[in-house]
Amino acid sequence: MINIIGALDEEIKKGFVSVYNKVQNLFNLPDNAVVNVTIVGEQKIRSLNKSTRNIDKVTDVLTYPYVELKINSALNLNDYACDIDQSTNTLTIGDIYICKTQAEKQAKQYGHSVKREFCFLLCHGLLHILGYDHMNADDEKIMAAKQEEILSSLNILRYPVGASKKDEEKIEKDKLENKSKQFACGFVTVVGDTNVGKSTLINALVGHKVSIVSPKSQTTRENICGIYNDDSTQIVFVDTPGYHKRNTLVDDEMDKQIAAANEDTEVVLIMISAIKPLYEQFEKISKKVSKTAKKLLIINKIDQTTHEKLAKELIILNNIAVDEIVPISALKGKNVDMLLNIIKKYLPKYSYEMRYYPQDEYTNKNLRFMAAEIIREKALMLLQDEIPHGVYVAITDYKENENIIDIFADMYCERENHKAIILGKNGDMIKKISTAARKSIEHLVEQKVNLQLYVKVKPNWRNDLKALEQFGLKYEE
Ligand SMILES: Nc1nc2c(ncn2[C@@H]2O[C@H](COP(=O)(O)OP(=O)(O)OP(=O)(O)O)[C@@H](O)[C@H]2O)c(=O)[nH]1
Ligand SMILES: [Mg+2]
Repeated sequence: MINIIGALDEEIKKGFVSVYNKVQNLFNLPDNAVVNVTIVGEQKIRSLNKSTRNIDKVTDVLTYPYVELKINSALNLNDYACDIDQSTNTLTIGDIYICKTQAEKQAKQYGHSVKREFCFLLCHGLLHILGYDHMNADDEKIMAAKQEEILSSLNILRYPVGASKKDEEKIEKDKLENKSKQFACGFVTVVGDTNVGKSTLINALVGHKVSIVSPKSQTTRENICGIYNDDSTQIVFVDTPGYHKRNTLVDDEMDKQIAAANEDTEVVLIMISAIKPLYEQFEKISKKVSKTAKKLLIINKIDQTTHEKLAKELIILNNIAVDEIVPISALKGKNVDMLLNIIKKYLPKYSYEMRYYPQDEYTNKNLRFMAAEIIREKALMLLQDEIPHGVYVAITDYKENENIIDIFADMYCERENHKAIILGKNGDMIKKISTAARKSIEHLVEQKVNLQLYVKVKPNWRNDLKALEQFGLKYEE
């Protein structure tokens, strides 16, 4: 049985029932098997995608199978006896979420009916539940053929019913012409060792400060999106924590963040520093980046080297497997515009305006998060040695009043003696951090800010799973 949740056109609902019935017959699904299909908006599918797959991106369909089937293996109810709902005698075999606006956009893009697109997405989800996959090209072919077989047997075609060969050709031609009206949109992940300038570059590309920067290592702790928009482009840049030696549990969580950012990205910028041996840096990082994405090697900090030195090193990079090599200085803005144009070349193109985020948003993080990061940035700048790496800032209250914003924050450190250093003699240090942070936050929110900072100790929190969960720094794999 199919259980449709959410508003949907009657015609499409009928299509859903016919697709389900066809699949039920083909795969001998028992009558008491149930699939829930929920129609959702972009926000919901994005948050589901983020919470279940750690991918902060709108998508068309998400499928969650509750049975473990392989292609051509039949569903045996006895295997799931405990999961059968006794009151209704039904077994839910999967949940499918379809994003309405994404389906409508895709129908437009492919030039077929909205019904065809919805039914295609349902069919795709159902096949996933039944064990089909598209992890490699062979499996993908098998799945695509099955989808086409099911949909065409129901007359839910790529072309309008009754279209002649000529009509079909015209539709294909229109599609091609549409393609020439190109809107570039996609995800671009920046990876590299800690301190190479990833966050500096993203701030420069986006034109806003979305990610904090410091001369100390391990500044960025979690993935942060910086969004670039113009009339024909949206680029979602993903800033990731830099690679460094793993010492604590929080480092492991940062590793998971880097892996997640590599999963579903169109382009990866592998960033290395011009002032360190280039090949060694590249070799280390390139092993860890997405296999499928386009790869650009970005050599940053060229303001700190000479042409001659760089040229020598570049020869060694002669045969590496990247699509382009771009030397830049993120700090001085050298070649940053050129890089932007190069990135645009490698993004997927759409015949319509395609944006994952509204045009006026430049980050996926809220002001509370940004305020906490700014406080941490000032701590990184003003405190010495290892202490700032063990700092976590939690905003406990953020109140927007008419003329002023009240922000209360706890700054956690790992030891009593660290607390004494953060407070400083007569509270001098915490005053310095607080004043610098307040000014920076005021600049961001364009309003007066009252910032109250409290220093607390949470012993060894970077190795404490509970603390990581409490701080929102624990991620699913
Ligand atoms: N000279 C020079 N310094 C730069 C350049 N880009 C970044 N920096 C400096 O390098 C330091 C590190 O920059 P970040 O942007 O925080 O580096 P990151 O790669 O994001 O570091 P993590 O977040 O720790 O991984 C800062 O002091 C920047 O000012 C550059 O092009 N030239
Ligand atoms: Mg950073």
